[in-house]
Amino acid sequence: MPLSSVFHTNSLKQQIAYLGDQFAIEGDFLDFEVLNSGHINTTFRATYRTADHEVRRYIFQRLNDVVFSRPRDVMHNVEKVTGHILWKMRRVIRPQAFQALRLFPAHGGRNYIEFPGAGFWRCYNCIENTYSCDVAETPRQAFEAAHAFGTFQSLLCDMNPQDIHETIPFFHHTRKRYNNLMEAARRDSLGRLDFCRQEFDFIQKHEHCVDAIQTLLDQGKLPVRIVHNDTKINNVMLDCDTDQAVCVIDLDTVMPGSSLYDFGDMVRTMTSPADEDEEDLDKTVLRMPMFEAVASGYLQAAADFLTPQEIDLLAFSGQLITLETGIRFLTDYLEGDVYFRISRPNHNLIRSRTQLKLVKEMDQQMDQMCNCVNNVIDKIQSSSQDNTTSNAM
Ligand code: ADP
Ligand code: GN1
Ligand code: MG
Repeated sequence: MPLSSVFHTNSLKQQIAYLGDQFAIEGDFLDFEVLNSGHINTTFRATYRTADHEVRRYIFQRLNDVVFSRPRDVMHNVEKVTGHILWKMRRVIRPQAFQALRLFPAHGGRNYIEFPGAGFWRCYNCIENTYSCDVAETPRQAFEAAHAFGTFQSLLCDMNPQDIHETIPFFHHTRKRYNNLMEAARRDSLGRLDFCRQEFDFIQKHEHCVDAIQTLLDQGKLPVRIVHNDTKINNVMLDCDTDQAVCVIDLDTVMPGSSLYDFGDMVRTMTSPADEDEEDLDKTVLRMPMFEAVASGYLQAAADFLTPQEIDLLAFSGQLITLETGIRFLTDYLEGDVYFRISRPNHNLIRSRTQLKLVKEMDQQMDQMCNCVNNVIDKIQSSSQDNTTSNAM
């Protein structure tokens, strides 16, 4: 029987059970839940019971092959990255609370299974006793998540960039993102431009920002590193009891890029108290205590390896990546919602508006953000000097 037919004829529960049978996992299938917090992949959590009555859960995920046109390259990257992190955690860094994400082998020996007509699927260990959140409610959550992404960058800093494929070329090339928006607006194939003139004009007024990081990367003045590239707060799992960060997930966009892309996306997703799709724009504001928590968490893990140029641009990167994400949402709105999953009409327009509101907030608070980064760096440097002095005595 062709595998794809199983997907077309059975109930979802039967399909998930069938899917689980393709992976080297233990136990009998009991049930599943849909996990909806991401915009890209299709994710299920499935529960199994082993022969000795233990309950085990696994994550089954269908890779979005519209977004990732080379799924085998994505899986190659995920295998390299999870393997390297596991090694480094066990033999080098030994971080206390961290858990590693692992892929389970599938029928045929690969770490994914391909169903013609029904896509590429993989199975991960479920990071237990953890949660992910879409909005940071406490500075501790923001600190922990930012610290985890900084640690993640340091875990990857000794990987060979040649081992990693570029799965989405020019992912954070803000100028290209901007040009794509201009092109979508020129075509205006669905006649939506009239509904987003204000947003479109706001973006055009910020055109002067879009080249800043890319130009320095092109000139070799900023280092290219292997980074996560999608550091929204719901891509880190936090411990249910302690809020400690336990595992960074969603590794599909790990590629060579800039540390600033990662920091910028943390600022974008951790500083506002409102959801990314909040319609009341008064609720989207920049909370400086959250910004401080993000800067402290990230820099406590990353200050040792960042260059002075990277540190100087941290605050600005928050604004740039927020603007870029606003540009991407608006482009998708104009193009008919073909990229980000939506669940209501105008969803991408609404998402774009929150991003642009946050950009506006950062226009007003950029000086405080820069001062905050400098203060955090000063604190870290003086506490490391204190440690050096007390060790020498
Ligand atoms: P997307 O690419 O669509 O954002 P993610 O890989 O981020 O997909 O997964 C979506 C959500 O599923 C996450 O926000 C998280 O809540 C949950 N999730 C994903 N992987 C795991 C895992 N290994 N353990 C526990 N929860 C997970
Ligand atoms: C997508 O996959 P998810 O939901 O973590 C997107 C990010 C955007 C984000 C906006 C591969 O992230 O780049 O910043 O939505 N991922 C991809 O919320 O495009
Ligand atoms: Mg995600």
